[in-house]
Amino acid sequence: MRIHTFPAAVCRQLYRPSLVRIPRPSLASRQWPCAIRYNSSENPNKSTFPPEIQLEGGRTYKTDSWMNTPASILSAIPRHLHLQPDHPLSITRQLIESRFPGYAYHNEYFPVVSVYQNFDSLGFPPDHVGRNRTDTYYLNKETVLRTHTSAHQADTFKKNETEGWLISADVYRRDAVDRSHYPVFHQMEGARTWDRKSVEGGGMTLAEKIWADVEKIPKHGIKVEDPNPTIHPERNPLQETHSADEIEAVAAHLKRSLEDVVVAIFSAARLAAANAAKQAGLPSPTTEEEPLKVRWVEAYFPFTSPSWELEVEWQGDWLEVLGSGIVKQDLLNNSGVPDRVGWAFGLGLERIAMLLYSIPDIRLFWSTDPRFLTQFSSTRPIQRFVPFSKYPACVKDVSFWLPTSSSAAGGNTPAGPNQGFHENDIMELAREVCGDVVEDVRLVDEFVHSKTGRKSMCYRTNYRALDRTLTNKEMNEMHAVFCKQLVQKLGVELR
Ligand code: FA5
Ligand code: MG
Repeated sequence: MRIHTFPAAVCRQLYRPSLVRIPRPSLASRQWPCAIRYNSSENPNKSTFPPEIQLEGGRTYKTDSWMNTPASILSAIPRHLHLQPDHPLSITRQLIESRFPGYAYHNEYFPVVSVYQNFDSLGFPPDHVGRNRTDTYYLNKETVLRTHTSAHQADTFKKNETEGWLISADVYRRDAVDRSHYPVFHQMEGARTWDRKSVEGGGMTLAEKIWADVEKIPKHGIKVEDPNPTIHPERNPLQETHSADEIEAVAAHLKRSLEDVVVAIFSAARLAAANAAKQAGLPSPTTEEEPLKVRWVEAYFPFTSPSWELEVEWQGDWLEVLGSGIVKQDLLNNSGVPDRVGWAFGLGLERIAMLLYSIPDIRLFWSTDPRFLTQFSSTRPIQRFVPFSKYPACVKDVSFWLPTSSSAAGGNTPAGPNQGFHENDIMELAREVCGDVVEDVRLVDEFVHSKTGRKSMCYRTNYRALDRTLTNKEMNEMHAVFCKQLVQKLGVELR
């Protein structure tokens, strides 16, 4: 976990840990996938990465000292799970899209974007932690795998084709390994803007026009907690060029639109639960169930203000499902649409799909096992996922001394190519060596030697396959390779 030196508001941003841990997808290939070709076997820097890589569609990228994207991550690019017919992510995407009639849907944006698109166009400061190589997959100094679908906001606003649009895509983040995080997941970005010019001379204010649009959103009967004012001068400020009146209207449109999505998802999920109970000859669970609990909380993003996150109560805890806010006017101005004002959101498709189908582990989305895939169909009503038995876990620890020059915090190192030890490096190595049999990796002990000042850390890896029982022998062998790689690649000394 990183240590921030940013002001409190900035700390409540994009990379804040999730409230509810959600599980990871399957990076089955430990080899460079066949879709990726090296254009040269020369490797003057003796780096483990080739000097040039070729991705889907023949796109070629030169790598440099910033390159940190392993083959297993690149192998996820051609999967397009959000477009795979009858895949739960694809069905979830379509269900959400159906709640936004008239919006344009962009589902094929390529995941390799410029640092400018992913960060600068959105107003991320140059020293933002998200830019670090410990957090983001780089191909070279100027090129990354998008960390969020917001990377396409500016370009989509620039196109200015429709008032509303949705973008669904795969996103990539170097992150913790546990049941709530996977290095590749899917987001849906949405935006709706109004043209100030469209009300000129029409006898209606922009706020009135937006309120009329709010009325068109289907009404719901659920109680939504929303205790904070729309605008707060310190915590959630109004932008200079906006009036409070119009932002109240835009915020209402944003919140009502997204509440409508959540209600649609939960209604489908409840129906699925009731059907599952009926099939099992049990009474319907829906009557005893607590009413759906939803709340808006204040948030911070560099590209929206004010900003909010939507949380849903799920299995006794609050689950963050999306971030959103009023689009920064600078972003719209720079995109050539200075007369527009509006909202944007970004939601995690896996999170919504897990709620919808009761899918217990994020790694499952990447499964090609027919026992998983045949449970979903876009032509059948939503049915609860029936797990194919839970296989036993195999737990292994590794203790080591850190190289003397590094700190385990890592978070405040500048976003340069040569950074010290960072916990995400361990996470990635575990995924690289062991793939999807890693359920989670956790720090269980750390201390500093009183005489030498050296730091010792102990990480516990929980191995569990989704489709079979792992043998102790194979896990001992795999864990030994993992330990060896820790020494070779991170320079630690095993204890
Ligand atoms: C963002 O990525 C912003 N781009 C969202 C946004 C868009 C804000 C437009 C304002 C306007 P965040 O990092 O919180 O924010 O991620 C958004 C959502 O993605 C989360 O609410 C969660 O549902 C999902 N998400 C984030 N990290 C993970 C993960 N590791 N695994 C699964 N889902 C995740
Ligand atoms: Mg968030």
